[in-house]
This record gives sequence, C-alpha cells and structure tokens, in this order.
Amino acid sequence: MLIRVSRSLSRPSLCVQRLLRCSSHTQLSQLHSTSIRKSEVKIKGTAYQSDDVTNVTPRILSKIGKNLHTVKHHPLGLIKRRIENYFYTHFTNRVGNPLFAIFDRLDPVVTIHQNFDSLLTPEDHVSRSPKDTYYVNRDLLLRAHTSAHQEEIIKMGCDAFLAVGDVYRRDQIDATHYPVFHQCEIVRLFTEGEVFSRVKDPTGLRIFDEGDRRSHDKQEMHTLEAAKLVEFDLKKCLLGLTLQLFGKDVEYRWVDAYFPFTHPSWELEIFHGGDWLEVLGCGIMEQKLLNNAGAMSKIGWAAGLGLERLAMKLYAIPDIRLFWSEEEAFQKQFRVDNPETPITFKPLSVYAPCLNDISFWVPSNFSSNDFYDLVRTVGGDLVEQVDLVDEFTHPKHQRTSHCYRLVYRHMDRTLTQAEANEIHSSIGQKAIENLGVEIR
Ligand code: FA5
Ligand code: MG
Repeated sequence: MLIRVSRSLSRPSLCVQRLLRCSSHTQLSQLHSTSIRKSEVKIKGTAYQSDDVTNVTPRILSKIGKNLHTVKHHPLGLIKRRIENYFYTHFTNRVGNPLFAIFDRLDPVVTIHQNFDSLLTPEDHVSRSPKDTYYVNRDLLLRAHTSAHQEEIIKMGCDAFLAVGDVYRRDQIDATHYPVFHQCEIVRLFTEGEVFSRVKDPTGLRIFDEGDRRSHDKQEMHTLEAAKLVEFDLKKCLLGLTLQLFGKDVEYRWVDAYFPFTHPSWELEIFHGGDWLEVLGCGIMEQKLLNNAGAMSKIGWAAGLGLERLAMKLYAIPDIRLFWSEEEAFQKQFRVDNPETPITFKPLSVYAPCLNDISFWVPSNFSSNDFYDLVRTVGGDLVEQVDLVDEFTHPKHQRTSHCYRLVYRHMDRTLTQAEANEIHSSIGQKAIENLGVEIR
C-alpha cells in the first residue's frame, strides 16, 4: 500500500512552501471552477449565500449529515464507541461520573474564526487556502478538523471532552486519504493542583514561569516540570487508548510534529500494512488559545485522531472508500452489538484495476488539489488513486507539464477498460474546460 504524508494541518510540506508566500487575501480570491456557481448553497435545509470563494462540490455536500460516526453498526460508529468506553472506564470524577463530556453532533459548517483564528493559524498558512479547504463562502467553511471546536467548548467551562465529527479537506487521492473523513478531538485541562497532585511535596511547584524562553520541550510561560507532567499524562492517555484498541503488541512510535495550536507537538504512528501510518496529532495547548478561551489559570493537552485510520488497522479495511459502501456484503460484517467484538474484514473481492495516464500543460495558478477534486467529482469512488508521476518545466517556453497516473477500480465488480476510458476522457474534457489545462 502506498502511504504518503498528508498535507495535514501540521508541518508545511516542501511543495507548499511556495503557497505559504501568498497572502490569504490572494488565496481567497482564487476562483475554483469545480465549484457550485449558483447563488446559494443548501446544507441540511439551510441556504447559505455563495460567492467567489465558494468551492464546495455537490459530491461533498451529499456527504454532510451522513454522520457515519453515529451509525451503530458502522465501523466508524463501532470505533467511536470503543473510544468512548475507554474514556468512560478509565477516567471518572470524584463521584464516579465520566470525566470527559462527549460532543458528536456539532455542525460541520464553521466560521473562519473557529477553524483557523481561534487556533492561532497564521494568516498565510496553507490550510486557509481554498486550494486545501472547502469554503461555503467567504465567512464559512466545512471544518477541516475537529480542533475547530476547542475554543467554544472550553468557553462553556468544559475541562475534559471529546468532540467527534466529519471533517472535509481537498487532499490527495489514495487508499488512506479521502476528502471527507472523521476525527475525534480530545482535550484535557488541568489546574495547578491537578498537575502536581501526584507529587509528594508540591510546595513551590508552579505551572507558570514568567520571563523564561520557549524551547523544544515547553512554551515560554510554562515551567519545565509542568510541561513534562502534562506531556506524560497526554502520552499515557493516548498510548493507553492505542493499546486498548490494538492490543499490547502493536508497533508504535512518537514523532515530533508542528501545529500552530500546540507546543510541543507530536504525531503517533502505528505500523500497518508494511509501513508507518499516522493516526493522530497532539500536543500541549498553546497558552494563548487557553487564555483567549477564558481558561488562563489552566494548562492542557489536545489531540486529534483520524477514525478511518484507526478502523482500517483495527478491522483490516484495505481502502478508505469502503467506509461509504452501501453494499450489504460490507455492512453486514459490522453488525455486532458489542463494539469490543473482534472483527476482521473479509474483502468483498478484489477486482482488477485499470490504469490510465493523463499529461497536460498547466496554467500558472494551477493546484493539484483542483485536479484531484475534479477527478472525484467526475469519477466518484471508481477512482482508487491519483499520483503525480511526472512534472517538468519546458526550458524554452517555461510552461509546466504534469502527468498523473489514475487507477480506476470498482469495489463490487470488474471495471472494463472501455468504461475506464470513458471516465478518463470526461476527466480530460472537464480539466480543459474548468481548469484551463492543455492536454499534451
Ligand atoms: C489535525 O487535524 C490536528 N487538528 C490534530 C491535532 C489536534 C493536533 C489537537 C494537535 C492538537 P492532521 O492534519 O495531522 O492534524 O490530522 C489528524 C489525523 O487525521 C491524522 O493523524 C490522520 O489520522 C487523519 N487524517 C488526516 N488527513 C486525512 C485524510 N485525508 N483522510 C483520512 N484521514 C486523515
Ligand atoms: Mg498529521
């Protein structure tokens, strides 16, 4: 299986360095030809005014409200219940009630403040670009991560919570990436007394230290001892969950990461299908975020888990598209009442793929994500993978050419080469019309 690092909300990849230089205003002004051009966008019965930034597609809109994470006998519903069970059984308050509150029906339509500003995302960060994010209009977007809800829930006075929901990203196409997936946010805040509650003599121990410097291990206003204890709690909790889900023999590793809203930050990877698969991002919450949310006396950690990634490993589901399958042969395999029941997915059968390449000259403002979105819009779930296999700039006329390899495969039957060719040529046609490319 080919697993690549997603563009993610974490570190900027090399290919996005160029984009980081664009101002967010320029990014927002870019028109997207795969978008809906009507004057309004309807989402779950509410009409939103569309504008020049709108780039949600009918295909994407059709996924909103499916709430696969709340479907009882769906693999995502089962994994969510397993995560909840872990938190219910391991974390209770003084009187034995669950410590973590659970939010799983939050609206995926969020403001720019929720998705980016509240999380201290820099104005020129690539994730704000309509190349990467689905905008309903200039003010509203489909959340790109469940972290979008951190501030509002902390403002409610919650110190420990899970927020589970569908998230939307314009991303690459392969077996582990899909433009709609599900995340579980986990947040835990501590008072000073709670951080040092296990220390024998906590006299003189503090969370905050004025006038210190930010280092690899901590933020400027935190003491090293507080940061280390919170890091310990975070890793213990998330590793405990991982071992509970996959058993104690699972191979895992912590990798240093970057997020605008946590420092220090890590990603947890597990070994899956012969390669390392990133399953979550996490870190100690930026104090500024907590201060803005009214929790200035507390320190906390946060994490975001990808439910599909966990479920793929847990149930041996080979392809992320299968989560959307309406086939009885798929659904019946997950019809168990106890979510702890071990299940190993039996592939419906593997039908032969069809491979087709397409090469074109790209216009100067071209983004591969525009092409990926167009491919999904035209080819739907028949497209298994798209790879940029060649890119070059002509030495004389300075035009850039991209060559993509598309893998077509039907999940339930053999796809004929003629059928694949037909989809492939519509993709080429639409790319000419909507993206201004010139086929070579
Ligand atoms: C985030 O989304 C951060 N909000 C996570 C976080 C939360 C960090 C709180 C710190 C504190 P990232 O973009 O890496 O980070 O995505 C988190 C997880 O979502 C990944 O580890 C992966 O499991 C999953 N994921 C990301 N992109 C996709 C995709 N296209 N398809 C399926 N799963 C994905
Ligand atoms: Mg990541």
